[in-house]
Amino acid sequence: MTKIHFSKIQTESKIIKARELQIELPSTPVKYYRHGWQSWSLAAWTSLSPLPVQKPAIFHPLQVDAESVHESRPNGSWLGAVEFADGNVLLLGALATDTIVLLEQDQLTGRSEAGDVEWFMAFGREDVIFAEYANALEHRFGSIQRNDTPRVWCSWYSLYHAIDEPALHKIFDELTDLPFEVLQVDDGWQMDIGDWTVNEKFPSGMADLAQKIKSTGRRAGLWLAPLIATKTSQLFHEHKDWFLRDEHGQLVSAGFNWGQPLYALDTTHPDVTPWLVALMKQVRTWGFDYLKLDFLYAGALKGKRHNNMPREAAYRESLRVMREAMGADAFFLTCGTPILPALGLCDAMRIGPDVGAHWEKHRDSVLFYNFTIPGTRNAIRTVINRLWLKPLVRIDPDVVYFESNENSLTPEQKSLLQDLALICEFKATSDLPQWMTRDEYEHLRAYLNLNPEIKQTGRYTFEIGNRQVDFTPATELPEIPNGLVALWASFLSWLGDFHFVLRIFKWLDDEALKKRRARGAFC
Ligand code: 9PG
Repeated sequence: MTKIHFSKIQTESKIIKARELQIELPSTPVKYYRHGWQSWSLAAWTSLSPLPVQKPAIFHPLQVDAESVHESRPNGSWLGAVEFADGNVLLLGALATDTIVLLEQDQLTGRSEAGDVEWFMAFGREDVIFAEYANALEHRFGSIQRNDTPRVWCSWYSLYHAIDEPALHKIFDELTDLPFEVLQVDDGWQMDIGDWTVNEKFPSGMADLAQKIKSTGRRAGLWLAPLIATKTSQLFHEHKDWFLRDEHGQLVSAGFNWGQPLYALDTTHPDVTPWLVALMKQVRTWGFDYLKLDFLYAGALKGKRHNNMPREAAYRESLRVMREAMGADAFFLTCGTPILPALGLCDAMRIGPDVGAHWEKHRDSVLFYNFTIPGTRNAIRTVINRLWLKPLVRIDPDVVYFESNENSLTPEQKSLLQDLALICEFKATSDLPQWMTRDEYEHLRAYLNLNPEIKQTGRYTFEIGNRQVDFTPATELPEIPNGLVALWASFLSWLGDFHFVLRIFKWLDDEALKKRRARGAFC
């Protein structure tokens, strides 16, 4: 254990090599910066008191780092920071994967699962020291050329998985008038999770779909989740030995979605790498050159790998392999990704949870203390706390909305989300032309062409053009539930851990989606 005196970093930043490192703080801080593990995990400045463990537990593998979710001391992945009463901040951040930072009494501690690693330490103004950390990360992990950021239409947040060939063709034709560079097909085209072949809803096949997009003068984008599979997939049937297991030989859970438990590929298995390479080449051959690879955290879950290496290092290696296979000319967006291990290997990274056509849900935020679940407030909260990543990679805050037909966000909430995407310089939407009024459509067009001057004036305040924008209200966390409310929350989340309950919710969602699709005049 290496101990560092605060006085050593008070005047200038330091880099020190250690497996475990401790900085003695000069006084008790007032706030802690928690940096969640992957795209969807919470990043926020919080009080020092323990936060409730977010619920339901069945989602832990896909929402947080399941290895540290029960740690009650303030903690986060790779980095942590404390704010003192005078506003100064002390940052401790690893320049390596497989590391965590936590606050133990008045000591900020860094730990590595991968032997000695370099640690960056700095004290002073928050914006200055985070920029220095980003700079140090760039030297270790690399960064990407970011002279352009495509404007994207993505199918997820309007039709969800209820996409098919006629519907997408109709939308692509109607969008020709708007300045998008990419039309991206999301979840809903594949045979199964694990079987990345076309399903019956796309009778002309994937190459035809890519061709249709390219014929409108845009780049063709495609979603896939190459590192997970469900038991129903052919991949699972044929290659059970490719999946990650624990030390008892049990399959490691990668969470639950699509009404089914998810499992993770062991990317160090010698047969998995060629399979991933072939998959990337296949989608490129179809004609897609904007790839949104999702649920990537599965490659970094704890387990007994074929090649015994630290879990995040294994994940980074699998990204390197996929990046190389798709080619440097493909645009690679990572989603549901552990943040640090993906730096330097992808063109863009989702840095927050999914948005939604609603602000937040009482059950999820107040009862379950879950800020990972799709919802616009959750997305804004984490993204605004991860803007320091911008010099390293294009940061994707998820889509923005303009239409009000199928959306319960207030105009102010929509505008906050739009402003956040301007700050990120990443513009995407899923809005359907036929759901927008003439005004909303023109608003979207003007927005896509907008390039305002932006100045950050405080942690959560900005000057955008000549407007002052304050994100503070979106960042606050609700009171911790206690008494009867806490009891009710525990009961509900206990229910939420049963597969059949989650399947009932999925059935209800699917029914609602059918009606939504019908209102989109696709039937
Ligand atoms: C497709 C979607 C979209 C979306 C992705 C990802 O916490 N969760 O349970 C959770 C589930 C799904 C999810 C995010 C979080 O969405 O972020 O853009 O591509 O998959 O299924």
